[in-house]
Amino acid sequence: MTEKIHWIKTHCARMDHGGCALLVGVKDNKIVQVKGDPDGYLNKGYVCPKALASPDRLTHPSRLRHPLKRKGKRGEGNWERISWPEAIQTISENLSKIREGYGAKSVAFCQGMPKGLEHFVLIRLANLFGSPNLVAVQDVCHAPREVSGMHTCGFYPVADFHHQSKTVILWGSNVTGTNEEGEICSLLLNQIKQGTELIVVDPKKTDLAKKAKFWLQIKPGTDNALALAFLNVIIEEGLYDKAFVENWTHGFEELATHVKDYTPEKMSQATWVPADLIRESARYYAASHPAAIQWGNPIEQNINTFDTSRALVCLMAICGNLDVPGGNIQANEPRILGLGPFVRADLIPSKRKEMIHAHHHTIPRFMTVPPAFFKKAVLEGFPYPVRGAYIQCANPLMGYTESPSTFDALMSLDFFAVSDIFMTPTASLADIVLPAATHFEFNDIGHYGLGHGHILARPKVVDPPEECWPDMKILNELGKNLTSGEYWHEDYEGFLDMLLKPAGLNYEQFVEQGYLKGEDRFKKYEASGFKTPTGKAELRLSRAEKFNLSPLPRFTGPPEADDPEYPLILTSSKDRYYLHSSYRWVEKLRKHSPRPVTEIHPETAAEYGVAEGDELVIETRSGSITQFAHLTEKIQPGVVFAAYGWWFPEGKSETQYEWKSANFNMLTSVKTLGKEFGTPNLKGLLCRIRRKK
Ligand SMILES: Nc1nc2c(c(=O)[nH]1)N[C@H]1C(S)=C(S)[C@@H](COP(=O)(O)OP(=O)(O)OC[C@H]3O[C@@H](n4cnc5c(=O)[nH]c(N)nc54)[C@H](O)[C@@H]3O)O[C@H]1N2
Ligand SMILES: Nc1nc2c(c(=O)[nH]1)N[C@H]1C(S)=C(S)[C@@H](COP(=O)(O)OP(=O)(O)OC[C@H]3O[C@@H](n4cnc5c(=O)[nH]c(N)nc54)[C@H](O)[C@@H]3O)O[C@H]1N2
Ligand code: SF4
Ligand SMILES: [Mo]
Repeated sequence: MTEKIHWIKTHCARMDHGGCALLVGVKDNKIVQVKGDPDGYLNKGYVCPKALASPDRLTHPSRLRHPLKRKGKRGEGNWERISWPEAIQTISENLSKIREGYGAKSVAFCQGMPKGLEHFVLIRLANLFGSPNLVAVQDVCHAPREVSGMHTCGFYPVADFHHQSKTVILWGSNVTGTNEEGEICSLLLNQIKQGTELIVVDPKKTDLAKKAKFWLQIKPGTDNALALAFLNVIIEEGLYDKAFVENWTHGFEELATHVKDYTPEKMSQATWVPADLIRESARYYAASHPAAIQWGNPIEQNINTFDTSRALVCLMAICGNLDVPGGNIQANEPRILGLGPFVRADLIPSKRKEMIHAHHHTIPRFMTVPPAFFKKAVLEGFPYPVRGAYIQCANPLMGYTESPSTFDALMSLDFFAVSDIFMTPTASLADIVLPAATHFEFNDIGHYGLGHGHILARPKVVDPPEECWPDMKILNELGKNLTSGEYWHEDYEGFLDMLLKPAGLNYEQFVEQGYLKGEDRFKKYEASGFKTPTGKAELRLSRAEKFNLSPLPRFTGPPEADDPEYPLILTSSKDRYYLHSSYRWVEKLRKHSPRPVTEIHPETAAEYGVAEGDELVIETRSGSITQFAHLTEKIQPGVVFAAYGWWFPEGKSETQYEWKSANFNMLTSVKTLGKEFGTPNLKGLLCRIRRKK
């Protein structure tokens, strides 16, 4: 007899950073429907198309279901099915061999976008193994905003969408498409209904740009010039919060002198935003109390990211928007286990000195190895050789900047293993491929360590198929083999209880509650100062010289100097139906977005003889790819918006599923990197286009 549908409450994950509360209908161990949960803390019933299609990931016939071992040459596409004990044993033996030969730091532990607790269990494994090298994409995703924030005001200032703001600036952030890291768009849309005004800084007329009071159609890659012009207007016109500046900032006079030169007129030439529009929107932000700045990836996918992030935090500070409700806050965490004890940071005290990027003199407190430096260590042995890797939840061949050198680096490793749910271009090069269980198939906790002040319950809904294991379980077993057994649990679920213990809850009780959030507490600096060396928000960094950082935010020109051979400006944004390079194999999503599309303005199209739907070749100094042209007036003439993350799961494993033909990262380069975070340019690149003959 078949069961009736029963509904389980959980939170969405792994289709982006996650966050929406879901009601999941289950029948006979199969998910039959997904709905937004009206009680959801972040979404109040909202749900997006990715989540509606997400159960299809679990049942796809080509999903990885067994551990695989490479047969024949790397990347040839020949696999032998092996057992879990053999897979764990083979990985352990190979990583141990490399540790014996070259030292523990010659093994890298690579994570893609953090998906849940697996990220922190991986860091724990790396730490216990003795390797300081946790490689992650944070150089282009969140580290600049988090770490620049910590240096400037002692915390990561997140936009508070839970309290009404008078104005929100969406600075290169498309929350209706990306719902970036828990900033679920429905929270903002509700605020807009209640009267919140928007200032949108975006080269594209997004849905939210249409709703904005001011839309600044910026030339891609020039955000730091615009941010400095905002500072210029607000300081020159005396619009800043005088009491806050006097009591709680360090270096205001120096900042004021420094930004005098960045007039709206001058910065207008750099940014293409009319000077009057810069003035009016800066005045409007300064006059709005409270106001929040929600910034997105374009701020940090640029060699100038440190200066841009600094300028934005200075803006929040001088306008009195730091740590006020509806401003940019230091979210107060619930009483749960801290990150340090979770990952056992105490067991690797020399990490800060020994991690690869420390030898490139990046900014203090930046703890993950930028992929560009990881590749250099593999290919050139600098600062020391890296010979092995364990890769989880990541597809570096698509996601890392400059794909050809990523290919070379992966091919030259002595050994690497990949855990994924599907065969990807990266996994197809591995020595061992592990079949991961994914969201809905195991108990997990969401939003831990993200700095948003809450954690979300993600209880299991169905059993994983065949031999799929949650990453946490794989890591727990590897941990027992590779490091001292006392640090690991009998069962990986021990990590859940360990994290929740300080809250006095076990996992079951937590699931009952659904989520845990810290108490709302604002203006914490009034009690104990800002957690910076001066105790103030440091407009001028007091330790800049010591760490070889620029004390004040600068504009040193666009990310690439003009080049008449490459007259167009290239950028990209995320596809609302996919997560990075993931899920092109989910048919329901592929129907919405079937092929890689490059957007250009009709005038640019006419200039280059390109028509709607034409195959379009896009070239930079680094490489060339082909996508399909779409003509739209949502972007300016002279700008090229190419799709990112494309490979073709319908292609062949032995050619890595056409990883080159449409892949945006064939166009990017690691030759020039921002000093502080090792960040490459992914936005505002110079390019040219032609119709494919
Ligand atoms: N040019 C360019 N490059 C970029 C960006 C850009 O905008 N432009 N964006 C950057 C950003 S912001 C980020 S965060 C990175 C993202 O980089 P990645 O995180 O590497 O992104 P994905 O391509 O989504 O790869 C994730 C992989 O995890 C797998 N996966 C899904 N669920 C699970 C699971 O439960 N367990 C395991 N083991 N695997 C799972 C998916 O199948 C997929 O292959 O890319 C960065 N790279
Ligand atoms: N659907 C979907 N959602 C996602 C992801 C995904 O891949 N797909 N990825 C997740 C991850 S890991 C992250 S980090 C977040 C990223 O979330 P967002 O930061 O919102 O991501 P993007 O789409 O890269 O960029 C946002 C906006 O920047 C604009 N833009 C492009 N170039 C520039 C520029 O030079 N300057 C300015 N000011 N704006 C520019 C784009 O038009 C776009 O509207 O999203 C998360 N959510
Ligand atoms: S916005 Fe993100 S968290 Fe919300 S339903 Fe969509 S994929 Fe899930
Ligand atoms: Mo990201």
